[in-house]
Parts: sequence; C-alpha cells; structure tokens
Amino acid sequence: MSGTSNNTRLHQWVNDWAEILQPDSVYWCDGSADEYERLCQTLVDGGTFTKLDEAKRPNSYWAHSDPGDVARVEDRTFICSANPADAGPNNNWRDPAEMRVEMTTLFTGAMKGRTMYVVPFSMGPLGSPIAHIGVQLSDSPYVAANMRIMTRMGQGALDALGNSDWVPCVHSVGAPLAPGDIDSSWPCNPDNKYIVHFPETRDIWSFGSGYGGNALLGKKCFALRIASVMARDAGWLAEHMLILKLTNPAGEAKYIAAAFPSACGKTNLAMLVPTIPGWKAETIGDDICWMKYGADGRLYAINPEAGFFGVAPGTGYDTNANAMETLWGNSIFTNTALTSDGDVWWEGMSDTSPARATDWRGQTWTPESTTPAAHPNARFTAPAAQCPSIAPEWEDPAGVPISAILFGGRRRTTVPLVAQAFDWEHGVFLGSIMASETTAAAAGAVGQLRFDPMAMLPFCGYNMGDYFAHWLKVGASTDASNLPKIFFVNWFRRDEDGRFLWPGYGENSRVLKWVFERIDGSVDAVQTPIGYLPTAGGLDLNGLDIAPDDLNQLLSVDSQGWTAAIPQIRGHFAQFGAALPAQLGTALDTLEAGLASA
Ligand code: TSX
Ligand code: MN
Repeated sequence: MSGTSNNTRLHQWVNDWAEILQPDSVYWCDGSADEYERLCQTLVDGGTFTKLDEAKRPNSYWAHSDPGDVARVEDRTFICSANPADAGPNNNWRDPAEMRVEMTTLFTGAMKGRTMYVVPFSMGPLGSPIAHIGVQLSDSPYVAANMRIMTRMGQGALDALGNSDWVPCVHSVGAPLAPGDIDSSWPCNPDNKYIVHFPETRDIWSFGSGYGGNALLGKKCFALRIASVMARDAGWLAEHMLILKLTNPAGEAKYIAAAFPSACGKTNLAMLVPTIPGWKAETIGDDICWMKYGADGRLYAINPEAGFFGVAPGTGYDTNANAMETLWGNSIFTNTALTSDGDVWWEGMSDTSPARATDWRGQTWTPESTTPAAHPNARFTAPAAQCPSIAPEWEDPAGVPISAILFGGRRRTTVPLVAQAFDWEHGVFLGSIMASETTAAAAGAVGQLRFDPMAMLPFCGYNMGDYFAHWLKVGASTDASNLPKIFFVNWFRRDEDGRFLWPGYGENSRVLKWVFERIDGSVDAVQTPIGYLPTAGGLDLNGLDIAPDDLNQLLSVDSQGWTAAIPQIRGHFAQFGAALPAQLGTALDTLEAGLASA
C-alpha cells in the first residue's frame, strides 16, 4: 500500500527514508476505525497491549513500558540550530550537520524486521488556517495507535496537505530485529535515546524511545518546540497552555488560556467544575495552545491536539470527574496498574485500592506492596471528543478569541492567589519569572526556586531570551485593547505547618470569576508593586469556609519574600545575556523600587 497522495515530494521522502531505515514493509495509515482495530490487534498479538474487559471499558487497552523508558528525556533532547546562540541556555545544542551524520548511522537498518508506519497528521482541525500538517515515520504500532487518538491522523491529513509542506518527523524505537529474533513487548533502546529538533529545516528525528513526548512527535516536539520557532518567524504563539471557556450566569462566555509547569494540574483546571452557582466551565484543550491574530486584531486560539495524554495518578472523581468520564472507553492506558477483573487502576483513582493487581512493571501488586501500582508518570490516551465538558466549538477552525492568559506555578510562599499584570509588557515580565519550588521528591535543596518561564523551559525550541522578545513583539503588533489581559495565579500557598491555604480545584472558579470581571472592568482592584490584587470583598467567597487570616495571607503582598527573590531573578535573567529584552530588566528594577518604597 502506498498512500493516496499526489505529493511527489512526500513519496520521495518516504522512499529515501525506507532505504536508510530498511523496514520489512511500509504501511501508510489512513486513520480509519478498521485500521485502528488492526493496529490494536497487532499490539495484542505482540504482547504490548492487553485488552481491557469489553463490558467495563470498551475498546480500551493497557500497556506497560520498559522500565528504562517511562518519561521525556530532557538531557537527551537537542536543538540543532546552525548557531548555538539560537538554541540558548535553555536547550542542549548540537551542530546540525554532525548530528545528522551521527543519527544517520543509528537510523541505518534501524527498522529491520519491522513495519514502517507512515503517519500523516494534522495538528489542529483539518483545514484550519491555524493548523499545520506533519508526517511521522515510525516503526512502532503503539505510536501509530496513539497518534490516531492524539491528532487528526490519516487520509484527511493527506488531503489537507495536498502539495504543500509538512513537518517531517522520523522516529524509530532503535531496536531492529534479526531473522528469528523474538520481539520485546516494549521495544526501545533505553541507553541510547535522541530527541532531536532541527529548527531551521523544521524537522524532527527521534531514536530509542517509544514513550510519550519522545515518540508521539506531534505533541512536544512539533506542537511546541518546532511550532515555537515557526511562531517566532510568523508572528504567532505556540504555548504550553490549556484553553477553557468560562460562561457567567448571564450567558456571556470568555476564553482563557493558562500556562502551568508539569504536575501543577493543567488538565484539572481545563476540566474544572465550578462551585459557584450559575457559572459554567468548558474545555477546549488541556496542554497546548496555538494563537494567531484574526482580522479583528484579536488572538484566536486552537487546541492543536485531538486527545488527552494525561497523567493518570491523582486523577479521580474527586479531583477531575470530567477526565474520569472521558476515559469510559476507546482509551489506552500506559504504565497504570491492571486489575484482576480486566480494568485499570492507579493511585488517587479511588479511595479503595484493588485487593490484587498487576503493577506497571507487570508484577503482582497488593495494598501491602511498598512500591506504587502505577508509575507516577503513567498516562491515559483518550479522545477529547469524549470529554463531557468539551466545548461545542473546540474544533472550530477559526479558533476561539482569548480574553485572558494565566501564568501559574507551585509556590508555598510569596506568590498570592491571584494578581493581574498592569499591561502586556508587565504580564510578559511575570511570565518570564515564573517558578515552581522543588519538592523533597527531587534531588537538591527543598523549596529552591526553579524558574520555568511561561512553563516553556523544556519546550521552547529556541533561545528563551529571544522568546521573551517575541512575546513583547506580538503584544506590540495590535491595539492594546485587543490583547488578552494577563494574570498570575497560585493554588499552592501553605501556612507554616504545611497546610494548603486555598482549597483549589472547583473553588478556583472564584478566581476565574474575578478574572472574568476584571476583563469586563466590573470589579475593582488594588494596585500594588507586583500587580493588581483583589480588594477585600472583591473575590466571591459565598459559601466558602475560609479563615480571614488565611485569606489575608493569600491576598496580600509579601514584600519581604518578593524582595528576597530579586537576586535570584537577576541571576535567572543574567543567563540570557544580550538576548534578554531591556524591558524585562527595567520591569525588575521597577518591581525592586516599588517593593522598597511600599
Ligand atoms: O490540579 C490541582 N488544582 C487545580 C484544579 C483545578 N491540584 C493538583 C496538583 C497536582 C496535579 C491542586 N492541588 C490544586 C488545584 O487547585 N490545589 C492543590 C493543593 C490542595 C490539595 C489538597 C487539598 C487542598 C489543596 N485538600 C483539601 O483542602 C481538603
Ligand atoms: Mn504538558
């Protein structure tokens, strides 16, 4: 089979790679349900997939990976720009020509004994002016199956491509088979992974891993690292943000995008159920947001993905009921536990754990076990269309107009529950100094600030100093009244005893309401050196039992804490050298002076 496309360059590219990779066969994915069923059967036959009980979770599968292939590998992720300065201090740089030579050696014969899947996909609704097409070559049927959920994959993408350009993505698990070899249930090359991006030619080469963002190249590699470069060059934004639709009791809707680092609950916020009467939240996307200017000068956003690749542990009916309902069927579970009755389980899914299960390593697990049943980075892959809170317009090719952008991190001290930036430039400053505190789980000092600007540190495909400049330029290219208002939020403040001061989850709707009303100009705020804060009584706290002292801590400026952070921010900025826009240094000086005179 050779794929129904008249794009001669595409056929040439596939043939050239087939010669290098030397697969036993080449298969062009059409994206049909039939084909998906065959891919899944191939994975069941090969031992990668275990089919879940059809009555409990229809058309769903469990997989567990090699223990050496469980997460993104940032130290093996490279940006190969011609000039090292274009990769910046935020990326691992390698010379593109040298990298191509090194990897061509690895790729030569890498698919022996395997099928090469040609996976055409659209990031974004088919034919949307904000969408872009990629084609991934992969020797992993697991990748092909996941790509069908996560992207618009198959013939539709080929049709949308026509004769134009695509982002070429080459992926091999790096485990060729000799005749007679018995394949592993999770083929990979754990000690020799390469996740490589060539920003100038906009292509992606990935070797050795079959997991998540390392292997599903449409997501982090394309939709963030390569797309951020495309966006820089064409005046748009490719961001690590959820998108939600918020509707007030009068039926007026606004769209909000929000950037949080990993493990801060983006998916939970995207699917939040408001606790305040009459307010409604709906989901557009949970991880990636592409924004381009519309003819009216406003930023319009699409979710470039078609599915959720979410962290399973911690997801339950109490924390994210909409995610739980999304997973009713047609889903893939990777590195969760498998229960003895043919379903899946993970820590935080329910209060009662199964009496007996197969853990993510494939070993017997009981509640007495000292290791978790699910890997902490266990994932579900599920169609976004199955989410009960998905907004009807989530696939609108025109995108949705963004009214607010939230930046947030995990901060036990200093950062208030919510603050509004004075303007776009100040908002970019607040985004550029985003940080999350290290926990006891990670090596190094606890509570140390780790900067993760705009939650893009692992995902910006170029120099982050230039990225800040790009944000400023985007803001300067329309009338200020058209720009989204920028806010900073922090659900993670604690008291001296480690108790969370804010209940979070559905109660965050109170903060979203304040954001909504600030955009409308219908609620006052207090001007402080760090931004506009809610007035006493500005936040709707009806029906919420919160101590006045807790509230005071959540909504006041900790001048001492902010002042103490200034030298760390200076150090953070210093690494970008001349690439750091002068406006950010000025904003920091203004903040310092404001704190000193407050
Ligand atoms: O996702 C989270 N959100 C956003 C929800 C829409 N999490 C989980 C983060 C890890 C993925 C949160 N954790 C949030 C939050 O708002 N807040 C917290 C901290 C917290 C944890 C437990 C409680 C309260 C706050 N429990 C009680 O108050 C009983
Ligand atoms: Mn993410």
